[in-house]
Amino acid sequence: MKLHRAVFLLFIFTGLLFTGAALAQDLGQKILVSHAWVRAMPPSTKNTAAYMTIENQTGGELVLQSANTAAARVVELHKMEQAGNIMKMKQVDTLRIPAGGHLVLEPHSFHLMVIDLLMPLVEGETIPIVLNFAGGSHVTVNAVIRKPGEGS
Ligand SMILES: [Cu+2]
Repeated sequence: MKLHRAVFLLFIFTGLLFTGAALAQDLGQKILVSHAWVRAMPPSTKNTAAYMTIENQTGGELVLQSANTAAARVVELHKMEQAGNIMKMKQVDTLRIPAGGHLVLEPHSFHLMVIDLLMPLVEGETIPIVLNFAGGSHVTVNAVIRKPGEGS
């Protein structure tokens, strides 16, 4: 009798674990990232920026908490901000995307600051960038290395 109960509880517990994993995977499929690119830089430059459009179809607010890439030591979340007459970039803790909405990361606006490149960026190639969202969803995008204003 006691054994049956233990086995039954184990079944429930295992079921919950699987449900949790499925949920995270499901959310990942409802986070759509498009037009991901990284600004090509001369080899002597150690920092660059990455841009993309993130679409939120998860049904709740989406919070981007951090990002990372094998191509650089650090990735920071940045926005451009008016400071007097000039635009300055500023690090932010999170980027929030409302349910059903999207966020465009583009030059002179929100961007991922890619700091301390570990390899040269070759135009036309891609680097993988991992986006880490609140709740444990991770989305990996391949950002194309290119100069601004080339194609879309
Ligand atoms: Cu920046």
